[in-house]
Amino acid sequence: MAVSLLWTGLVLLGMLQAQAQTRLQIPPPDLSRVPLQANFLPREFGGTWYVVGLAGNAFTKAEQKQSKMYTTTYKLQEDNSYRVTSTLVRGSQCDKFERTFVPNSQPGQFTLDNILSYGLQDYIVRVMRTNYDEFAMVYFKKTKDNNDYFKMTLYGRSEQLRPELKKNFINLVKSLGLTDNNIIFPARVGECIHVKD
Ligand code: DBS
Ligand code: DBH
Repeated sequence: MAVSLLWTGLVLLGMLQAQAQTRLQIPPPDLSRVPLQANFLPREFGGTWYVVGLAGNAFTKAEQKQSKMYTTTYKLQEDNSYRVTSTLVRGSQCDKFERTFVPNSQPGQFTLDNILSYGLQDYIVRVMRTNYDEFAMVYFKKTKDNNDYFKMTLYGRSEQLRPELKKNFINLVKSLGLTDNNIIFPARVGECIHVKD
């Protein structure tokens, strides 16, 4: 009896672990393969962006149904870091999530201030492409509990972007190792999206 319980427990543990591992089968690309926007202009990048597209090794198409569009606002500070505020819908509320991105090694690249307070071992942000007044494609990587997560956002100054930009985003995402199954285009919603910071 005790032995079979032990076996059941071990099998369940093994299944859980297999599940955790398959969720993150795709490793982050080498940073040298992640494009960087040339001549990055911090002031021009500031302001509010709609998250029009989202892709990552922890995201699947199946989540598209529950996924709602949100905004992220970048406020340039005196010390050249950004105060970054995301406003997301949660139930009947608008949740605000704030953090600070600190310039790191080259213009257009940032790390998260005080990563330890988020339980993270590493965090990097890189603006891959932007024309500042229409779209941006941004790369994020985080290490948590020794797992490497990466994601990319397609930001828009408006809620809708030209189909061509979505195609470019899909191509970029795929060039960094992800598949169609890792890409989400969040649904436009009325809630929270026009809240001023
Ligand atoms: O801030 C991030 C950077 C991030 O949230 C992820 C990756 C890089 C990510 O994969 N997040 C998912 C898993 O924690 C999520 O569901 O938000
Ligand atoms: O838009 C984002 O960058 C974002 C939103 C919610 C983010 O990086 C995050 C949570 O970690």
